Amino acid sequence: MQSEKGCKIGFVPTMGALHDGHVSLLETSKKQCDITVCSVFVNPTQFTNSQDLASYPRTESADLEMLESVQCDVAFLPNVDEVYPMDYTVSPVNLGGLDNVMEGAFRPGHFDGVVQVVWRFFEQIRPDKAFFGEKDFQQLAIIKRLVEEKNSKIEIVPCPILREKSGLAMSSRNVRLSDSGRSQAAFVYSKLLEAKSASEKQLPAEIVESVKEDFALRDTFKLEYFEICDIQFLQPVTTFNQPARAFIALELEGVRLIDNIALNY
Ligand code: PAJ
Repeated sequence: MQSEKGCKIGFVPTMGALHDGHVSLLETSKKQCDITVCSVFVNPTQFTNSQDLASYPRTESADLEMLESVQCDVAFLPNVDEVYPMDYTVSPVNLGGLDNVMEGAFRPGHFDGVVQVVWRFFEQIRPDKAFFGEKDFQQLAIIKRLVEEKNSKIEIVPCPILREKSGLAMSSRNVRLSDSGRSQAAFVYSKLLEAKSASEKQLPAEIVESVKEDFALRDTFKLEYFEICDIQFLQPVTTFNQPARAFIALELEGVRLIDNIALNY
């Protein structure tokens, strides 16, 4: 698809099981662009666990209804062969170590798959702008780096995290939680909020220790990481002299949840 002069194409890549978080990205694109394209594709190359790929929710007809109701102009639901033809190769991209920390450390190869599919879609759709949620803050940082490395003119637009009333960050995976799991999951955001207010008076290491202790006391949660990092290189910080965010990943009822929050900016 080629953008005509004055006609801006906005692109929202998703893996489907669409929820209001996705809709907020679509609405931002609709405000800023003339044509909005949404892809729905459960990308096998970014899953590091075959069970997670198999159990990823697939709700194609509900997704199409949702896209129609928000008047998304183009729904792109390719199959695996279309996205990855036999002769398709990708040249490696230097992600400057952004892919080695947090999600990258716990899911080795995950971001190679994300970069591969997002760049493939950028080539096919040729958007002027692409919209990514801060829910996946590390992914957003990596995609920004990708367009820089490729000297691409695509503008990457960050969009804020949408939450359920309880504070739980909306996610396609939330449907796999039981009712009790969903209410327990609200604890995650309450800890992020506590970390935010603690950042006014405590050092990052003290906050990290106390949050980790709180999770250790609750055996329903399997904490993978809780880190306070700068927002440029995503490296752990020792002071709050630069903008920092708290990042968390954990498992609850076998469902992997991630979240993050801006602390001091
Ligand atoms: P998916 O998890 O479906 O998310 C698609 C987009 O929606 C991402 O940019 C994500 O950050 C955003 N999003 C998800 N939940 C959100 C929330 N609660 N608030 C705001 N935005 C939210 O991320 C992916 O798919 C894939 O990795 C993809 C980029 C499509 C590549 O396969």
